[in-house]
Amino acid sequence: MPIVTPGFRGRRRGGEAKLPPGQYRTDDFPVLSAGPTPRLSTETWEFTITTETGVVHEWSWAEFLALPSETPTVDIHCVTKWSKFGTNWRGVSIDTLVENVETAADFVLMHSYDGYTTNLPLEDLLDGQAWIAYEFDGDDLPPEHGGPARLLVPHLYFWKSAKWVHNLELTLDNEPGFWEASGYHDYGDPWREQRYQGD
Ligand SMILES: Nc1nc2c(c(=O)[nH]1)N[C@H]1C(S)=C(S)[C@@H](COP(=O)(O)O)O[C@H]1N2
Ligand SMILES: [Mo]
Repeated sequence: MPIVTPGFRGRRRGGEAKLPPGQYRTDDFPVLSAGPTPRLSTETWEFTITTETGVVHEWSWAEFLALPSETPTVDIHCVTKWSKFGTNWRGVSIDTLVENVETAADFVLMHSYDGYTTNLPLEDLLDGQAWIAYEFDGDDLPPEHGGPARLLVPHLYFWKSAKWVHNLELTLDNEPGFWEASGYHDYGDPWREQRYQGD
């Protein structure tokens, strides 16, 4: 008999999409931002990865677009309880971006152009689990949804999917991001309903 933990009851991997506990399904794509939408020019846009030893890896928009991309179709789950099934993206996997990055870090603090931050374990961004996405449904990612490019890490609540990404900071210690510092769960697994600290 396989052991099934309560939080994972009913989860179907690779099969038909299912709602995590406490979520409802919507076909809308709500916009949730802590502040105004920054208008970013791809002329000056850059994405950087900084390591714990201070090494900086940098991509211009042209360099970023030249990287191999993938087209994940994923379900997304917002802590405000909407879930959206089968969303279509194009992006560069974090695996590709860290290919030549040497690090001993276990954590990441994502920094966005609007000042937003969110923290994640590095391992949650690897092995095909996360992308820097720049297209949605075959079109450029709209500014309100994080364009030019956003993090997409669909297995965690959507606040972890930072919009308008600028810098991926590799850190030895786990440093809380914007929502994590004000009461949201540090990890945010929708299947274990980790909405707030203590969940
Ligand atoms: N830079 C930035 N990223 C952000 C946010 C934000 O305010 N700023 N809001 C987060 C929250 S709380 C959610 S639910 C999702 C919403 O993404 P959407 O507006 O594309 O639906 O973006 C996340 N990423
Ligand atoms: Mo959110």
